[in-house]
Amino acid sequence: MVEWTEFERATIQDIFARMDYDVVGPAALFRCLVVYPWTQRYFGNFGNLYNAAAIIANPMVANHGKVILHGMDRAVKNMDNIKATYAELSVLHSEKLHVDPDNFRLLSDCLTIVVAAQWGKEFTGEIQAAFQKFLAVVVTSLGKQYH
Ligand code: ZNH
Repeated sequence: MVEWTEFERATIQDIFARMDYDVVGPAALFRCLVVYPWTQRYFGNFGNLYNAAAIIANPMVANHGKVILHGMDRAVKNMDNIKATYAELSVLHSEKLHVDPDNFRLLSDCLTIVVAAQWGKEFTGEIQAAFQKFLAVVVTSLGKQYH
């Protein structure tokens, strides 16, 4: 089981409490699709992803960014049990969606960049360290059911 310090717990709660899911979720997914274009292959049914402008204007992408953040919210609410919390979602991504688990990390790096840009100078090294530790647990847990 992952151990969390009081600072880490408070920081993760604070980051998500201050986050506007409807802005940050889409922004993180847009970035992921633009910076790592091979991630677009999973969204073939989302219509036009022809260039960055099309991706940013695509309402299905925006909506899915929110879905992903709400999915992460489950980990925030279950910090002591992230692996079990994501067991089903991990099976879904592995067996049904066939998403390469490396992509979870790419998405979480994009999320870190979006949050850092919003927080500006307040996003200190200690805060980044707590956030990255949390995201690393999310990423490993989502990858747990891959064989
Ligand atoms: Zn994912 C889906 C979460 C990442 C791809 N996702 C999904 C969902 C959720 C999630 C919650 C819904 C489910 C149901 O419906 O049941 N994801 C998530 C998270 C994360 C993710 C938390 C973090 C990291 N994903 C991801 C990535 C990708 C993906 C990275 C790629 C690249 N997902 C996906 C898809 C889907 C999902 C494809 C399906 C969509 C539709 O709608 O179709």
